[in-house]
Amino acid sequence: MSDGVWAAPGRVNLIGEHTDYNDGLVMPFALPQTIEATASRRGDGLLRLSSANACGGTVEFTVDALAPGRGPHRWTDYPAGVLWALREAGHRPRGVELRFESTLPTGAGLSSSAALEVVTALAVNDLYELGLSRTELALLCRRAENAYAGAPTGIMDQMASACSLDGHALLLDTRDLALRHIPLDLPAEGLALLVVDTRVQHAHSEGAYGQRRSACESAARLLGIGALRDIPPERLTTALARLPDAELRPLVRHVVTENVRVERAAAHLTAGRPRALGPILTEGHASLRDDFRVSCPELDLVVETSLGAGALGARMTGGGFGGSAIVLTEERLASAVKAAVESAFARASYDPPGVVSAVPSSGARRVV
Ligand code: GAF
Repeated sequence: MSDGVWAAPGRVNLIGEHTDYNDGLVMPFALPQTIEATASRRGDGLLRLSSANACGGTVEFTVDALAPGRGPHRWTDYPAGVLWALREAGHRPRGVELRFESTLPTGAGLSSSAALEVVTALAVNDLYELGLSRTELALLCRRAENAYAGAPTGIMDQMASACSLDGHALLLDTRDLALRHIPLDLPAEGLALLVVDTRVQHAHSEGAYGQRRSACESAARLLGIGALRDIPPERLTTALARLPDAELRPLVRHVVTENVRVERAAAHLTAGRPRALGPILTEGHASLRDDFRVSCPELDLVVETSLGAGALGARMTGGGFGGSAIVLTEERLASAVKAAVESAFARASYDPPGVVSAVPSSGARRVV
């Protein structure tokens, strides 16, 4: 018998990319699309997982025997990793049965892995009355992602899935995990935010994301600071001049200028000027493309085409190397922007993109 149903959303990041593992600022919001888990306790020490979206039937683990680094990477690493991280943190959930059902595309840069972790963590937290806060759950989920699933990500996606609020963007300082919910009612403003899935698959357990992270960490070490967050924007030029390695300079410039973009975006949203986000998104894209070098031709095409069709701003969202872009546009132009992007993809002989409109939605919750 199932004891309940829980849901956790994916996210888009409005601004603040590749800043979270540099102790910086991010501003994502939760998507309406979620992963749901029908969950029940088991008394036999087993973790039993199945998914309506994956083939392979039911997969079974002994909770006490879970350990990282066993076998090839699979979707079950995320929920299994959460049970492992809970155990490592001293919690003793006995068995659990989880059946997942998702409306979130995987590999689209919309944090399906974080949603899978967070829905598992929340269900187990409730089923076993562990009493962990949302932030504590997000931290355990990041541990599962880093140590168990082997993807060296930051904390943004887990916090966005666990802590978002309907109708709000989430301004998060990843250094101390202080957060602020900033109202963002796109339809009331006559605005639409399109999420364009380029269909180019990305995977954070593969090399390029980890290389960017290591390069940022070595730049911080060379500068004698804890994290790139510690460079005040007015000291950027001096910091760049002190870096011996020319390859590192554009990466550092991206992180420092991106944190400033998050602050500017948050100030505009707080003052009720959501249209002012447009140029900040586009600047952010240029910085990710030219300085951080994590874009790809498909993402660049979405940005160029939507701006050409009259959008207010556009950028890649998430880790990059594929995945999705976001486009902020007047609602009345949304269909024309979508059509322009679709035709540009057809002309370039790319696979047709997935284009949906998204509004800031609720974070993880118990549904039934
Ligand atoms: C991915 C990671 F999971 C996040 O932690 C973050 O670093 C993002 O890429 C880039 O901003 O989504």
